[in-house]
Amino acid sequence: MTFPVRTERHDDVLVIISDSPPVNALGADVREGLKAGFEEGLNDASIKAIVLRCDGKTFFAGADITEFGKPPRGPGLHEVLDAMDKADKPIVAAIHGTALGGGCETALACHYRVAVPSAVLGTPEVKLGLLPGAGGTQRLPRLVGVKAALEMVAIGDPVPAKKAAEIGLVDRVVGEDSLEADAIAFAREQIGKPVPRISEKTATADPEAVEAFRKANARKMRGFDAPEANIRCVEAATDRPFAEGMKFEREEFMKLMMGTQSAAQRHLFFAERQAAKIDDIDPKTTTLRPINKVGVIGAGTMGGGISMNFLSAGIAVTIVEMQQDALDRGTGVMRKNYEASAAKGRIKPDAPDKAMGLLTPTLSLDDLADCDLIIEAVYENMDVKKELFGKLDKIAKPGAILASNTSYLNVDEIAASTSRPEDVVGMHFFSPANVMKLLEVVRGEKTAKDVLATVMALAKKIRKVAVVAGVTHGFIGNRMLSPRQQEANKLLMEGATPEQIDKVHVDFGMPMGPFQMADLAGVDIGWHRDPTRVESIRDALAAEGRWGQKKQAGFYDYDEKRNPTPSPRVAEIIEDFRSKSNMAKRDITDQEIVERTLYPMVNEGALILEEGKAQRASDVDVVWIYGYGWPVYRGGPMFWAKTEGYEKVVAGLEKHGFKVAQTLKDGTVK
Ligand code: 3H9
Repeated sequence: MTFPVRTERHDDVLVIISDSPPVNALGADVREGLKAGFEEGLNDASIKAIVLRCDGKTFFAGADITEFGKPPRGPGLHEVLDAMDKADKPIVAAIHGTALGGGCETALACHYRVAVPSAVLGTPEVKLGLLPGAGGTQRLPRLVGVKAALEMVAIGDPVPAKKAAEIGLVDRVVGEDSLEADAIAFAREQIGKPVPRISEKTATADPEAVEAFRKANARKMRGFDAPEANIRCVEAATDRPFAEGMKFEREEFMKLMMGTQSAAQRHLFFAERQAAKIDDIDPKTTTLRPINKVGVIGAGTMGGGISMNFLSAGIAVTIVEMQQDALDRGTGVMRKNYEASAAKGRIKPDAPDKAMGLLTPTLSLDDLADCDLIIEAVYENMDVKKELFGKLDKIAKPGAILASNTSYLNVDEIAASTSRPEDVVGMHFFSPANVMKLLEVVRGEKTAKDVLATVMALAKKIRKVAVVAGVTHGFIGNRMLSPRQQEANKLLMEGATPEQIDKVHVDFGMPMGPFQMADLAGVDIGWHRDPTRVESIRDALAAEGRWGQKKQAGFYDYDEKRNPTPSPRVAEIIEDFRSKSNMAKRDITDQEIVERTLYPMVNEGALILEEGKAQRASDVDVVWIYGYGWPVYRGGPMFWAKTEGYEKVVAGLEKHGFKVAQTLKDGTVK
C-alpha cells in the first residue's frame, strides 16, 4: 500500500492508519493511501467493519493547505469521502488530537465517530477565509442541527470530545489510552446493523436561529466574506437534497478560494508559524535556557498583565514594586481580572487561586536573585532603565535573561549598562498584555542566540505570537505608526476631520482610527505638561484637559457610556490652528487619506526590511495583525500592498511627495 497509509487486520475488522507527520494533513499521498485502504477493506468479504485512525499526535488536521492554488494531484477528497459514505460496511473514525477541517469532514463521512476525552473536533476553515468544502456544511447541520453547525462552521472554534458527544457529533467517548481497541470493539457492535449515513438524513430549517446567529456575531464577522458563505451553505443544507447542497457548497468554496480574503488569511496562517523561526539559529542545535521563575519589575497595568501570562502558564513570578500600596493595587487588579474570567467561564473556577498562588509580591529587587528571566516594565525613560539594568546586573544570577518591555528605546544602550549585554533582550508586550497576542522580541546587537531562542520558545508557551525585531526607534509596530500619525495630523490642518479620517480606517477594517486610538490611549500621553506651550492640535487638546475617553473629551466628546460624538470645540481648535498657519481648507477625499496614512505605513515597513530590522515581510504583517488589529482579511500591510499593486502604492506615495523605499519601487519587498 501507498506510504503514508497502512492497514492492519484484526480478524474481521480492518484498521486503516494514516501516518503523515506533523499533523496528518490530507495531502495527495494520504488521499491515495486512504482510497486504496478502503478499497482493500470493502473488496474483502472477510472484513465486516473498518476503523480509520491516525498515528502521531493527531487525527487528520485538515486538507493540506500547501496544496491550495496548485494543480490537483491524486484522488480528490470528495472522491475518497464519497466512497466511504456509500460503503456498505460500517466505518468508524477513531479520533485523537485535533480532527479539524477536512479531518472533521472525513470523520463525518464515516458512519460512526469515537473519540478520546482529550480530542477536539472542529471546522476552522472560516479562519482561513474558507468553508468546510468537503461536505462539512452539509453533513454538520444534518447531524448536530442548524444552531450547533453554525457555531462550528461560521465561528470555527473546535469542540471538545465531551461536548461533541453531547451534541451528537461523537457517538462514544472512549478510553484515553485504548482508542484503537475501543474503536474496534465499537465497530464490531455495529456489524449487521443498517449503515447510518449522514448524507441520508435531513436537516430541519431554523430561520430564527440563523437570524439570531447573524445578529449576535455581526461585529465579529464585520468585513469578512467567509462567515456569510458558511451561513448560506448551512441554510442550503436545510432546503435542498444532499447532492444539490454539496454542489452549492463547492461553488461557494471555490469563490472564497479564488478571492483575496482567503489568500490573506492563509498567508497569515503560515506567516504566524514562520515568524517563530530565526534565520541564523538552528533550533535543533541550540540549547535553551530553562525558565522556571520569572521576575517582573513594575506592578502597573503593564507589569501586572505581563505577569499574568506566566502565571496562567504555570510559571512562578516574583513581582516588584517600590511602594506597598502600588504593589497591593497591582496584585489586586490581577486577581480581579482572573476572577472576572472565571465568572465568565473562560477559565476554571480554581484557576484564579492557582495562578495567584504562583505569585510572590515584594518591594525588594534583591528577591529577583533566583529568577531565570527578569522583565522590567517601568517608566519609559532611558536613564531610569539604565540605572535599573545596572542594579539588575549585580543582583541577577549568572545566565539569567534580562529583558526590557520598552516600546521605543534603544535596547543596545540599555544592554550597555550591564556587564552582560549578551543576556539582554527586548520583550515588547502590547497592552493589555494578558490579552494581546503579539510579542515583539527585540534582538540587540549583542543578544546571545540561545537567549533569543529561549525567549521565542517561551513566547509560544505563554501563547503569544512572537516576532523578532531589530533595534530601531519603535521597533516594527510603533515605528510604522509614526508616519501614519504625522500624516493624520497634517490632514486635519488641510481640511479633513477626525471623524472622516477615523471612518476611512474603520471602513478599511481597523478596529479604530488614529484619533479614536489617541482618545483611548490618552491624548496626554507623551505630553510635555506645559499648558502654555501649545504647538500642535494635540497640545491644545491636552492643555484644555481634553485627555480622551477618561475625561469624556478628547478628539471627540463622549457620554457616560463612552459613546463618541464629533466635537464642535475640536473643530474650533483645528480651525484656529489652520488660520494661524495661513492654511487654506480644502476637501480631502477618502482615497487621499488612504494614500497618506496607509501607504506610508507600507513604505516604512519596506524601509524596516531594507535595514534588516525585521526578518521578512510576513513578520511585519504578523505585527500589525496581532498588535494593532490590522484586518486579518487584508493579510497585513505588506501583503495588502501586494494585492493593491506595488505600482499603485508607489504612485500614491510619490504623488504626495514621500521618499519611497527602493524595494517598493522595484517590487522586491521580501
Ligand atoms: C480544509 O481542511 C479545507 C477542506 O474543508 C476542504 C477541502 C476540499 N496543511 O500549527 P503547528 C503545518 S482547510 C498543511 O505549528 P501545533 C504547519 O504549517 C484546513 N500544513 O502545530 C507547521 O509547519 P512547519 C483546515 C499544515 O501543534 C506544522 O504543520 N484545518 C496544516 O501548534 C505544525 O503545525 C486547519 O485549519 C495543514 N492543514 O498545532 C487546521 N496544519 O512546522 C490547521 C498544520 O513547517 N492547523 N500544518 O511550520 C492547526 O490549526 C494546527 O496546525 C494544529 C496543530 C492545531 C493542527
